Amino acid sequence: MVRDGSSYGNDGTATGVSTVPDLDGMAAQFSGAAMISIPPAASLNPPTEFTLDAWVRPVTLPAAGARYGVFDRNGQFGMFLMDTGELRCSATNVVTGGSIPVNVWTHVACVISPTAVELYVNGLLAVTAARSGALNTGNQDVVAVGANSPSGDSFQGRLDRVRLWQTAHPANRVCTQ
Ligand SMILES: [Ca+2]
Repeated sequence: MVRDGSSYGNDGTATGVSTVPDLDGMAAQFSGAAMISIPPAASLNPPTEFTLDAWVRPVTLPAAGARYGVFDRNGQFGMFLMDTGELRCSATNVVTGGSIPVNVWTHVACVISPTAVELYVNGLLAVTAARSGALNTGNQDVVAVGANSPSGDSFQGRLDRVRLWQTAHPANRVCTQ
């Protein structure tokens, strides 16, 4: 059991995940076919806008043509690390950019406002794009941390403080703390 640190009770079930002392106390270490699965819930179903942020520390980049899931609600929104070392935010549109090093903690965020999709690395805006439409809602696949939903694309390395907010944070709130 992986406990949701918020008040929403979106606890998950972990496979291939251990806890290690790192960053702020403990971090989650993903290896092999790893995944944290969370049942779909209204509080993980942002209807109009959201912010997704996490600390990531991959041990490798994905193999050519592959990707690692950081947080994914299938068909609705997702955050992925690509084989190029770039971050990808997908929601109303797909935005890719920034540069994520291996074996270093990096803060990453996807901010989807009513008008824009923004991708931040270490609190700095890396890419922005005009938002292309409405968010999908209501998919009933599991919500994945450290993998693709419903399966595959397991993250290899460490994740910490993976958070979904049902508001689009302004730039001065996408911080590295
Ligand atoms: Ca997916």
